[in-house]
Amino acid sequence: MKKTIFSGIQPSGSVTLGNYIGAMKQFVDLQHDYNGYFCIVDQHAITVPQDRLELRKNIRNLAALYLAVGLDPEKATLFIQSEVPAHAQAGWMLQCVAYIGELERMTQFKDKSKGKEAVVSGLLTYPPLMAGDILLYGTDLVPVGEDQKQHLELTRNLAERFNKKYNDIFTIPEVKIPESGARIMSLADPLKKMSKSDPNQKAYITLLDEPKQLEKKIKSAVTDSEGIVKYDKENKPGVSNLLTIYSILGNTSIEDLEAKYEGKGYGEFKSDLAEVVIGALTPIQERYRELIESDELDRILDEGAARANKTAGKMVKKMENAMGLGRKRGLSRKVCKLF
Ligand code: ATP
Ligand code: LTN
Repeated sequence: MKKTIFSGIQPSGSVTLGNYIGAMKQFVDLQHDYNGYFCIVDQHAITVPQDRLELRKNIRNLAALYLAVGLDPEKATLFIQSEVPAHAQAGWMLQCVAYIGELERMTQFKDKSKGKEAVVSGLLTYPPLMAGDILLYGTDLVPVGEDQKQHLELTRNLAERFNKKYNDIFTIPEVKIPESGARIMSLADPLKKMSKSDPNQKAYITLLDEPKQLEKKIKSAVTDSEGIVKYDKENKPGVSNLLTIYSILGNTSIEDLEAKYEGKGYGEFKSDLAEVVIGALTPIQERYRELIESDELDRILDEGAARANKTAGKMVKKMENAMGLGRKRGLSRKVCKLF
């Protein structure tokens, strides 16, 4: 039997090149060998303020982009988290297993709550919800970018704790981080992660940027004054980040790129990189345009939600039984049927 992979992306803005290289590209490669579940984690997105109309738009855009980059709905299950109630249910049960101290140690919580006067409790309890996402499907492997490593470690701990304390029902998932491109950096500040919720639009490339915008953003990417195209993460973080992007999207090794641009300045390097990025994104954008207004997209999401509800509903029942929630008989069969 095929093993299971699960991953999620927040509809918290426009999908970036970082999301694509760090996460989505892996999903497409892995979907042939695994039973894949890919989720639009809208309940995670509301841990920070969202405009309701923007959120709705971002959910649909993200769904279309999952497919446009090459996810095959015949092979993988694509669905929206809030359409599968088991996620919130599992998230609650796992909150009752997680310690406040371990949640406060999460770097994403520290970063996102820094300097804020009022911090919503969902920002703190985000990781047990994420653990629920993963554990509901008996997930073996979770492909993510490097920033999610700590959340995955916590997921494993929560699963082990639950298994020991209640009943041995969860598979302990492994994390899969790409060898190259696990942390694409901001174009405006190459010491920071490229992030879709960065207030500075020049900091990130989105999968839907027009060719002109792409060219402009790449040309204005922060580098250094040395003028040497060389990979050196410590001393040349900007150039190294651009080399990583070029090497992955252009299918060329970094050594070959260094040789190609030896003795040449950043101008030529950046304009070639813009061409490579435009070449990689154009077919994705074309497919996206076909999908975004289509009924096909709704049909795929409906089917995805039905499949996910079936699997996740069974696991929620197992969790409730393990913890002693509800009644042992009667309602349970009916409730199972609902999912
Ligand atoms: P936000 O800024 O709203 O927190 P984000 O851009 O960091 O969002 P997520 O939805 O949190 O994106 O992440 C989706 C997936 O993309 C995760 O697997 C994450 O590790 C990966 N990812 C996000 N940013 C990058 C990046 N800069 N480089 C590589 N992978 C990334
Ligand atoms: N926390 C992740 C998004 C996310 C996720 C998941 C990733 C939510 N649930 C389950 C993998 C598996 C993020 O911020 N990138």
